[in-house]
Amino acid sequence: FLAACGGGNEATNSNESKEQVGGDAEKSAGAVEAKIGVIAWMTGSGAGYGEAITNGINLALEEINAKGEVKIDLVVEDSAGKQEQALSAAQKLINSDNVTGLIGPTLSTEMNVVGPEADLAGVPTMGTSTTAQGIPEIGDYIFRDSIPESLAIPAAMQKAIDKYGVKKVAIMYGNDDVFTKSGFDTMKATAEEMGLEILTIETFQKGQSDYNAQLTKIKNLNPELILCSALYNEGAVIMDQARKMGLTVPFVGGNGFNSPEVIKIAGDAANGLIVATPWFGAKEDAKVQEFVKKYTEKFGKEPDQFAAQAYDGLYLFAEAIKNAGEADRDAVRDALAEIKDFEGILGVMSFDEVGDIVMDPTVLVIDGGQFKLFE
Ligand code: 1QQ
Repeated sequence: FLAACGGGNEATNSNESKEQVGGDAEKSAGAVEAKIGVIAWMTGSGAGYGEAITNGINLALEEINAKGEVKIDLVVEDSAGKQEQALSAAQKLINSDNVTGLIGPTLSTEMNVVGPEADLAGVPTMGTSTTAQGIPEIGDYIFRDSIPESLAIPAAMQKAIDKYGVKKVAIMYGNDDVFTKSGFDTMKATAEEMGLEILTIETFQKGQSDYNAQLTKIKNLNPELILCSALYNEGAVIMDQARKMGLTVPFVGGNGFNSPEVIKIAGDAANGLIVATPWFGAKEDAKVQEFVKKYTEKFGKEPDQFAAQAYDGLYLFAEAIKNAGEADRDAVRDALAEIKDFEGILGVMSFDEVGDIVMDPTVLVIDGGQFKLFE
């Protein structure tokens, strides 16, 4: 750790000398070069997450390399949402490609196996979508710029309960995924803290297509709100089937629902879904609006939370590499940990002592087939 701190100091010095001397042959030759590995869920039922993530990263890459202070070379691997595939991708990126740092993987389930491997190898790793409890705590090299379920879900629940005067809830969650289980833990604890009556707790698994048994039971108990911890594919099908059987009450979901894919799959059945997110594309902020414009022009669709978090994730790496003045893994880790008040499109960002970024969530509702501010 001491040696790593030394690296940070050296970096500061070299930055100063760059500004003062300017004519140094090596420095004027340009940028600090670094290779960053990306592990994203790009094929299968969660491919919409990986598409947004890699789009966000590619846009940031173009801008960063054009600025010329840092030159990043990306190596992108598909995890297909699977632990084993995410782990072998990480091993390849760490050991063969010799990356300075990693972005991803997409799922907390995947990060639970990739994180310890990357931490042991001393590779700084940025989760841009991993929101389960305990992710940055995996180790000193593990960071994230997404908000945990423990922050997002209580914010969404509080607003829903205030607005609708809810007393009775039903909970549904995927019991085979680290993120959906973590979201459930928060939903249950928050409901208990808020003094809500939990009428039933129902479970499902990834890839399930028929939720009628769970939804029929829930409907007969007459909840005023359904708390649902799901990834977008299962979550959207659940909402569709719920509406078809006449269950019209609002839903509160976690980060997995924060994708336009929910609306694409469920259509009008997605109306009434309440979520919390650090990203809101209609924010009156020049940086946010420029990103939305550029992204929409480049990819033909608007960015979502996952694109925004990934975009800021690569910028955070670029900032750390620039500050470190070199692509050394330890130096970049320390420079990441030291980032303070970095102005991203998610807001002003700093890491806390475990490597989590503290951000205020905004609560949104799907209304008329669109995410809108929930007021
Ligand atoms: C996690 C998540 C998912 C919604 C990412 C796609 O938050 O696995 O932590």
